[in-house]
Amino acid sequence: MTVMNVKSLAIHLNQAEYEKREVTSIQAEHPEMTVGDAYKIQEELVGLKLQEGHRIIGPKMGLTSRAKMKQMNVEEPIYGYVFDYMVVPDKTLYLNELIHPKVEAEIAFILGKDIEGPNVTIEQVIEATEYVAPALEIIDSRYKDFKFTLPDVIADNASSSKVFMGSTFKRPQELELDLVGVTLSINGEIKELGASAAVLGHPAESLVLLARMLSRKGLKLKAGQVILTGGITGAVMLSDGDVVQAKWDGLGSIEFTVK
Ligand code: OOG
Ligand code: MG
Repeated sequence: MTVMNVKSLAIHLNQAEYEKREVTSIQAEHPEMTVGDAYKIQEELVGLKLQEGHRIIGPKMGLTSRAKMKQMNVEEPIYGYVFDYMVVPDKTLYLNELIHPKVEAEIAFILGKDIEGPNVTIEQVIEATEYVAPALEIIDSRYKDFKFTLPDVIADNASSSKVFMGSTFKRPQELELDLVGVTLSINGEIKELGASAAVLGHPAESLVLLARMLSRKGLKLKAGQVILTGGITGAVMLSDGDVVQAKWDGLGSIEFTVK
């Protein structure tokens, strides 16, 4: 894939996000696109957003649980970036700002120290983590019908769209971090449930893997970043009028309404 292709595809995906418009699979047009090409497109897209004045909240991991891999038919964890403009300030999600949003329950890590290198341990991740907090991620793939290949979704910033952060912050040592039970309900009915061990056996393992992936590019996780570790269960499609509530054992709850 040429440098020109990488640049124009990043612009294409960035515009699709801002114009809330579905696009066709890039892989279908460019069968030669590799995972490496896809991360180049993502880097270019991140660069565009930074130029526009947006700020990175943190990188995020995706497809870290069996439930998510199975649902999306993609077999490998990926990363993307969450920006400041994606954090929802109140308790309402506006459908007119989105294409076809889904919600997923996650655990966020807020770092007190940098994490760097290909061989960090879960213990080092926990030691570097100031707080853990609950988060509901809204993913909104720019691809038609939410259908994509592994390179497609990487290029599309791992479907990042919006995030609701919870208000319960705990020190990571205060919880059995791999045994946090989660329920995700819509209009009072539980749609998905699980335990945090669904994320690579332990959600801190998600940061171990992320640090390894970033280290291949000479990058690291930085103090102050808020990092989503990946959906614990499958994601749920949202419709107008939905009242969404998720509860985490020991980490409180998040509720919002879809309008
Ligand atoms: C890709 C994004 C995955 C997660 O937590 O697994 C993700 C997608 O499913 O569209 O954010
Ligand atoms: Mg996610």
